[in-house]
Amino acid sequence: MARLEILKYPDPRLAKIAHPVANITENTVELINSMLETMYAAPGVGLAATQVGVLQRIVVMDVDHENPHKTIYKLINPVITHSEGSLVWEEGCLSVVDFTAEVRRAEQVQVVALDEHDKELKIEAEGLLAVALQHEIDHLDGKLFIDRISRLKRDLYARRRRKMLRSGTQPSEPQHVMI
Ligand code: GNR
Ligand code: NI
Repeated sequence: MARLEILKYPDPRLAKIAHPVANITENTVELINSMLETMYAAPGVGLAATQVGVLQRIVVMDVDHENPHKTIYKLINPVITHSEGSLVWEEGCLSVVDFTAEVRRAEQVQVVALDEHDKELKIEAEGLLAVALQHEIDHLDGKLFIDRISRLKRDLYARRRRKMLRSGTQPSEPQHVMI
C-alpha cells in the first residue's frame, strides 16, 4: 500500500477517458488499497484512479469516515444505469484546489459496478452518495465539476489558478471543506 500523488487541475491527464478494467488482478487490489489510503489521507469522500494518473475505470468512496457501520465502496467499471430528479450541491474536488461551486446533478442514481472479487454490485443512492458517484464517474470520463458550471466561473477559476501556479502560491487548506 502506498500514498499516491493526486493530480491537480490543469494537469492534462485529468481530461483523459479511462479504460475499462478487463481483468481484476492482484495489481488491481493493490491499486484500490493505495487509492483508499490516499483518499483518507487527503481527506476526501471519494477518489477516481484518473486522479492518481491511472487511466483505469476504478473508484473508491467513503462518504461517512466517522461511522463504524459505513460502507467503503470499491467500484470497478461503474456505470450509471438510472438517474432521476435534480439537485444542486456545493462541490469541491481534491484535483481542483481552493475552489468550490454549486453543481446541478441527478438527485438519485442507480449504479452497477464490479467489486474487487469480480462480484456485481448494485447501488441505489441519493444525497451526497449520489453526488459523489456522479462526480467520480465524471473523473473516469475526463470531466471535472468545473466543466459543469458557467464558463464565466470556470474561466475566473482557471485564471486564478494559473496566477497561483506562476507566483508559487501554496493553496490554503481546502481539505476541511472537502467533506
Ligand atoms: O472529498 C470530496 N468531497 C466532495 C464534496 C462534494 C461533492 C463531491 C465531492 S468529491 C471530493 C473528493 C474528490 O475530489 N473526488 O474525486
Ligand atoms: Ni474530484
